[in-house]
Amino acid sequence: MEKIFNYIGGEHIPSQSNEWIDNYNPSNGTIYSLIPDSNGQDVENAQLAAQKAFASWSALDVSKRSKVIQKIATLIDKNLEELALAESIDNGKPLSLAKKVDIPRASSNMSFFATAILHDSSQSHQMSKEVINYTLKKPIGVVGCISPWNLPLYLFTWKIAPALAAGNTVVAKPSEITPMTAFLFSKICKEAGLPPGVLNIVHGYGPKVGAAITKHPEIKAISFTGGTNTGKEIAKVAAPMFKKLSLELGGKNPNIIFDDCDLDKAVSGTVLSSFSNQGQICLCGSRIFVQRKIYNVFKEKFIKKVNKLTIGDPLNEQTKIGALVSKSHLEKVLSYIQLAKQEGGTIIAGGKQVFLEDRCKNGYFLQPTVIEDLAYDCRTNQEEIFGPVVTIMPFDSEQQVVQYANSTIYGLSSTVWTNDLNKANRMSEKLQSGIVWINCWLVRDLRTPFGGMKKSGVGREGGFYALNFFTEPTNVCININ
Ligand code: TXE
Repeated sequence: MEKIFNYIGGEHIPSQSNEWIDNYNPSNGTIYSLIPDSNGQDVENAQLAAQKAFASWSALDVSKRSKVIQKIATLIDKNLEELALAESIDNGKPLSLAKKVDIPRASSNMSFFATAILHDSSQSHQMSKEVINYTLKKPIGVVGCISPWNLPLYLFTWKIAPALAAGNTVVAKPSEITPMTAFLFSKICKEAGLPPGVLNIVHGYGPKVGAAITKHPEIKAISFTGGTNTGKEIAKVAAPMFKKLSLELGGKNPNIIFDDCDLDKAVSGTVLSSFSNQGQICLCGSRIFVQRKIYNVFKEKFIKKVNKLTIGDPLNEQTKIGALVSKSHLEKVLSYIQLAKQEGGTIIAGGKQVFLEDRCKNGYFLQPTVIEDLAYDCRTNQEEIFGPVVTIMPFDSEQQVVQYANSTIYGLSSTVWTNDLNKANRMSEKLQSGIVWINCWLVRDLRTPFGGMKKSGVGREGGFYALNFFTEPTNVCININ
């Protein structure tokens, strides 16, 4: 049975307890590897290693830090096939998706911040002939990065890259549900010549390892992506310790289709935004609002495409819908389909668990599901389901759909399909979300601010927002006469 190891001080080692956690392959329900069941002692050792490495790493010339981070990106590219296969096996997502999205994006995260740090600038403010100010941007020190299971290496590197580029050293924890690519990534970092202790990866359960990272007094900032409830737990601990906190949490994103849109593009785009990665992306559009005049024609075209999506072995090229990430998550999503029926919903596509044969016997598969006839404010339309389940309903006016869209506790992303530019700008202004896509979805420029409002999170990742999060600015005021 393959064993995954912690990466501490540049060494691959088991947990102090030498205890192990079973790691499941969601496409067939088998245990295929073991994960270190780490605890606070492992986090302490990781933090000490990070502390030891900080002085030299933060003092390293920016161009030298940039080169090492770029080398990691190059090695990710070189190992794309192995990483994509590992991601697909660990998460259940189609291999084609891991190859096209997850792993290339992990490489882009590293190369983007390897270059961004070379173009980052600070400020100077001249008050008079005698007095000038300038801003120093210092790395914070040892920082914590905690990431989820839906886009494992993609979101793991999205935090680690800016943290390292800004000169910090890192204690990182991937999800215990999808740890494999983080383990392979640690080998790549070692091969790239990342100095020992600059990055430390501690595997294990959230309430044990994640909580130990959050509460460690020498870990000065926490960057977290995951569930809103977990984000709340982390904030409760980190806030009174005055730690810097970046929280990227859940979403219940509206997908708004006006009658003046390009219908076929809106239909195709909505299939993607509803069911990519089995709907396990915080940016998925899980509430579809269609202007009444085109409701029936849109619904007919949409359902036709949904029913054609191939559900199957994630390793097959044709598969569009792979396995959900775990048995418990499948059960959670199924429970929401039951809830929708109790709330008066009509299942107009999917709704059932899929039982495959051969290699994928006992896997966690679910049909892409579309539900209508629900009230905009029922639980099914208010709570994050995080699976291949969307609701669809008609609306009449802009004012009405804005009220529907903004009715949840979340505010992460919105998608709007319209060919009326003024309407697009009006909607962007009124929608309570950190990201608005107009006539597209999941088009990502890494320089842009990324994050949500309300209970979708605090702060923004991406570009200089991320580099600023991982630095402490000091204003120096000099009297030069
Ligand atoms: O997140 P968790 P999960 C949402 C989605 C999903 C729910 C739970 O609704 O169903 O979150 O997903 C670690 N202190 N999103 O289970 O539990 C944990 O080990 C510190 C949206 O992945 O929040 C893992 O490494 N850390 C999200 C990470 O936190 C703790 C993407 C995320 O775990 C901890 C994924 C604790 N007390 C899920 N408890 C998005 N916005 O993209 C757990 N962890």
